Amino acid sequence: MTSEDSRPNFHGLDVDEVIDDLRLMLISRAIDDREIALQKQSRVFFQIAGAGHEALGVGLARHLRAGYDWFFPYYRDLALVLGLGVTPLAVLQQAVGCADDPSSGGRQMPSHWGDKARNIVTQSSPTGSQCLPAVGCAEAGRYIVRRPNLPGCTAYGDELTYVSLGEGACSEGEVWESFNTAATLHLPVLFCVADNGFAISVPSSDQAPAPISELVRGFRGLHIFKVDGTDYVAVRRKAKTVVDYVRAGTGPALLHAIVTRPYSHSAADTQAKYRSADELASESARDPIARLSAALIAAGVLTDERLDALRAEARQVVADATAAAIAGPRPDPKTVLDHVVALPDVGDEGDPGETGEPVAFGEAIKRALHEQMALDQRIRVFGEDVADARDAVLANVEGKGGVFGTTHGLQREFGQERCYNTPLAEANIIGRAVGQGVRGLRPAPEIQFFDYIWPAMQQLRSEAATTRWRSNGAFSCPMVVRVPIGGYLTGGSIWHSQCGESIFGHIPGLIVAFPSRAADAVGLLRTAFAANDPVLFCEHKHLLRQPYTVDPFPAEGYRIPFGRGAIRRAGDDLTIVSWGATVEKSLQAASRLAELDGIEIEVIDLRTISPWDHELVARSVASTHRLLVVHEDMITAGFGGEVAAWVGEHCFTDLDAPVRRVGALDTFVAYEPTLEQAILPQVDDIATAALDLATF
Ligand SMILES: Cc1ncc(C[n+]2csc(CCOP(=O)(O)OP(=O)(O)O)c2C)c(N)n1
Ligand SMILES: [Mg+2]
Repeated sequence: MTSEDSRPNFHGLDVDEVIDDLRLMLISRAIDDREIALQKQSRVFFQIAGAGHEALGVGLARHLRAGYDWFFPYYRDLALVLGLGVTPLAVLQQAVGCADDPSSGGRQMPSHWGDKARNIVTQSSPTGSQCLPAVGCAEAGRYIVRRPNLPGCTAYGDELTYVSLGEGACSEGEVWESFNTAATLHLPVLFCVADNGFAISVPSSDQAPAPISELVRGFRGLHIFKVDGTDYVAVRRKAKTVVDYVRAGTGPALLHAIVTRPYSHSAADTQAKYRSADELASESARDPIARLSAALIAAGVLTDERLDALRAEARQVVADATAAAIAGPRPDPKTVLDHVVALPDVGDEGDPGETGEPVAFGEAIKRALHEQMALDQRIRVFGEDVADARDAVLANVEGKGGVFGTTHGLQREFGQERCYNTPLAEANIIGRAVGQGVRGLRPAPEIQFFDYIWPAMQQLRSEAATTRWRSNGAFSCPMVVRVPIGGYLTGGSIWHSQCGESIFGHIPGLIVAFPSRAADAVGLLRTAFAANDPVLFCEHKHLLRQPYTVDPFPAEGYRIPFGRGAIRRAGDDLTIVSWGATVEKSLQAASRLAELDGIEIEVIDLRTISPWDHELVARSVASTHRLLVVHEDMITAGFGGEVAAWVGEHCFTDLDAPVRRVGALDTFVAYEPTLEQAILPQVDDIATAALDLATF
C-alpha cells in the first residue's frame, strides 16, 4: 500500500492518479448513459458507447502526450480522449449537434473525435480507414523532424502515432496495408485493437481464423502485445511498456486488448437479439469500472461511500455539460457550404511568355515537378515505379521514373526521401498521402493508371475530400494526386484506357484538373501545389508526346486559377466545350467545318472540371446560341451531362437549339483498334454532331 517514498500507491501506481482515472472512467460511462437518455428525448440523434473500453482508454492516455503524439482514435475511445484532455462539454456539444462542437460544428455523429490542439485528427466513419492515414502521419513526422524549417510543420523525434480500431475492422484490407508499411518502414505507430468480441452482431469467430495478435505474426518488425483491457492495472503496465517501445523509435507495435461491450453496438442496435442473457451477465462480471472499484475497495484505498460520491460527481459533471451543450447555439443552415474546399488564390492567370524552351505535355509536367520540388521541400512524390532505381545501382543506370517517365530524375535530384516507391497498393498510396497532408506536407502521390484508382477511392472520397468539411475547417488535406488517364492508345483496352472523371467531379472537396496542353499542365500543377485541398490531376496519356501540345515552358509565376477555362478557337456559330484529349479532336472538327461549310466554331477547353468555368461557357453560348459538349468519358452520367444541364437551366433564353453531347459509347474501351475507334469519340463524330447542331 505504501512505497519506499511513502506516497500511497496501488500496485505500484500513484493512488491519486488511479482515483483520477477512475473518475474519468465514471464520467465516460455517465456520458454514455446520458446520451442514451438524451436520444430517447430526441436531444441527440445517434449514440455509440465507449462502455467496456474505459480502462484501456484512460490507462493508455496516461502514457501518451496530447499535442505531441498524434491520434487516430475510433468511436469507442471516449475514455481515451477524456484522458487526453477533451472535455465532457466538447463531447456533449457534438452529441447534441451544437454549433460550438469543436470537432465538427454539428456535422459529424457523436464520438467522431477531432481536436486540433491535441493532435487528435478528425475522424471519419468507415471502419479501419484511419490506419493508412495514421501510417502516413508517422511517416511525415519522421520526415519533418529532420527538416525543422518546413513551414507549418512540427514534429518530435520521440513522438508516436496512436491508431485504434475494433477487432471487426481488422478484416478491412487497408488495415493490412497499414501493418505492411508501418513494419517495412519501422514507423512509430501504436496500433491498438480493442477486441470486444463483436462487430455489431458478428462474432469475431466469423471474422478471421485467429485473433489479431496471432494473425499479424508474419510482419517482421511489428511488435505484438496482449492485454486484458478490462484490468486497469494490467493496462497501465502494458501501456507503459508498449509506449516506451514505440517512442524509442524501434518500430511499430500492435496492442491487442480484450475488452467488453456491455451496451449494444449503438443506439440503433439491440444486442439481446443475438447475445444470450447468460453471456451478457458473465461479461458484466468483467466490467472494467466494477473491477477497478472493487480492487480499490479491497485494497482499502477506496470506500463504498467515496465511490458513490465519485459516481454522483461524475453524473453532475455530465449533467452540467449537457445543460451547457443544449443551451448552446444551433448551427446555422447558411454555413453548410463553408469549408467544402478553399480554392487557392493565385491571382490572375498572367502571361506564360514565349521565351521558354518548347516542350510537349509530358515533358512539361516532368519539368514542373522538378521545379516545384526544388522550391518546396514539403513536396514528396511517391507511388508505383515512380523512383529511378535503387541507390546501389543508380549511378550506373538511366532510372525508371514512372511507367510514362514523368517522374524520371526526381529521385536522382532530390533523394529517396522525396521520391520513392510504395507497395503495389493504391489505398496505401493515397491513405499515406492523407496522413502526410494533415501534417502540413504537400504529398504528390501517383496512381499509375486511372483504371486502377478504385482501391484508393475510399481514401480519396471518404478521407481526403471530407477532411476539411467534416472538421468544420480545423483540418485540411492537401495533396496532388497525379493520374495518367484516357485512351486513344490503340491497344490499351479496358484497364489502361478509361476515363471516368465525372465520378470524381461528383465529390465535394476534391478539385479535378484535366489539362490538354503543356503550358496549362504547368500552370495548373503550380496552382495544385499552392492548394490546401486534394487535387486530382488528370494527365492524358495520349497527349504526353503529341506535337500539338507543345508550348514554350511557361514563365515562372504563371499559374492558372482553378475554374478558369480557355478559348482555343474563337467562333460565332456554335460553342464546343471540351477538356483533355477531345479538345484537339474538337479543334480538328472545327477546322473542317470552317473550311467545308463556313461554320465558325468556338472551342472552349475547361481545363478544370471541378470547379468549372460556368461564366466562360455562359458568355460563349450567349454569342453562339448553340452548345455541343464533347468528352472522352461515357455519355451516360458523364460530366457533359452536368454542363448541359447547367446551360439548359441558366442559359435557356440564349439557346437556339437543344444542347448536344458527344462522348464514348456506354461501354468499356476495347483492345482491338477498330473496336476502340468505334467506342471512343472521333473527329468525324464531333464534326457530324456540330454540323447537325449548327444547321438545326
Ligand atoms: C467500411 C464500413 N463498413 C461498415 C460500417 C458499419 N459499421 C460500423 S461499426 C461496425 C462494426 C465494427 O466492429 P469492430 O471493429 O469490432 O468495433 P466495435 O464496434 O466492436 O468496437 C460496422 C460494421 C462502417 N462504419 N464502415
Ligand atoms: Mg468489436
